[in-house]
Amino acid sequence: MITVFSDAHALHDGKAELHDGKLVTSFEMPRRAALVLSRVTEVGLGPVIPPSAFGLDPVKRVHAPDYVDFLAGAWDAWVAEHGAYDALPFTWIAPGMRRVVPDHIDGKLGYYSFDAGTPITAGTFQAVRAAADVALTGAQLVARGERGAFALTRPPGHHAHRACYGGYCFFNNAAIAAQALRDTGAERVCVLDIDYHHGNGTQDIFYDRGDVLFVSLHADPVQEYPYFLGFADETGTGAGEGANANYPLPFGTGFEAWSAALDHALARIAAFGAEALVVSLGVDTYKGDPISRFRLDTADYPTIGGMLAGLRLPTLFVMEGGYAVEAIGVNAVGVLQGFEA
Ligand code: Q9C
Ligand code: ZN
Repeated sequence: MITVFSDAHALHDGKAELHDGKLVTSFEMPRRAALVLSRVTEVGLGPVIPPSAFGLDPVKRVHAPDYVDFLAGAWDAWVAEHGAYDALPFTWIAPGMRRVVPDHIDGKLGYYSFDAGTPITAGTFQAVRAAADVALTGAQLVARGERGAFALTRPPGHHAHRACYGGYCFFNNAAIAAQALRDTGAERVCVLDIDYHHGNGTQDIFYDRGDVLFVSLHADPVQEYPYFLGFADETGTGAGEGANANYPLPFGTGFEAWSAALDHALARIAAFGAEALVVSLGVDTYKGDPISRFRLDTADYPTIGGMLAGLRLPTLFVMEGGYAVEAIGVNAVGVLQGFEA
């Protein structure tokens, strides 16, 4: 399997996030992607290639132009106001308030985000552009006939909505790739999200569309971030009615219950008649993950890959979460090895 990778991910290097009431070292760090890459080469998964440059047009197929412009200029605006340290938002629009774009960067950060865990740093925009290119290059490989490809994206993407960032995510790499697959000929595409957290951004982007099925297995939002989306009764709207499926699972879920939900999800996907599959591949379902509470083991990841291969669909894997850094390479690449076995 070909892996697409860009060194530019390392330009996004946030210092801290608000976690349990304290500013702590960011869990989402450059070392994550470096360790996945070294595992790819260690096991000889296949060639590693750099991304092609697609520009921002395919990004704007899923993100609002004003949001993309905001991200492009946010660091400079922040530095001009405060100095060259990480930008974090601190206030958001609540029900009863008005949705007006502020002039001041502090207000803009809140307007275009939904949490205080996602710093903007000097190289963030370059890194997120590169990640979109990585996803788009992977989509192109799959569109041109590869059975599987791995977009080793960082920062991750599935929490990013059409016009707001959060959950360590800025551009929704998986959604950008799914849209590109639609735009290059696939009539129906499925995004399957197996990250521990609900893919709120991806769900919202495709919620009113019947051509992109979104299916997600994740920690129940009554217990876990992102709390305000990802419930089982969210089934899509309008033309998208029936094209959204959530499988919320409780804290402590192990592989038996998790894989039973996956079996159900796979039947759903097979019935939809997708021509291509995008997998939002998070491995924060691992029992050793420092911010998550599922109980999957390293040996389970190749099994997952095998189950996904059973769909017999051209498949693009897009890297999302996973914060047990020492295990992230073995677990993520394990899925890909299981898919190819
Ligand atoms: N103390 C991804 O896995 N922070 N994002 C939760 C609560 C948000 C995870 C910390 C976690 C976002 C792509
Ligand atoms: Zn996650």
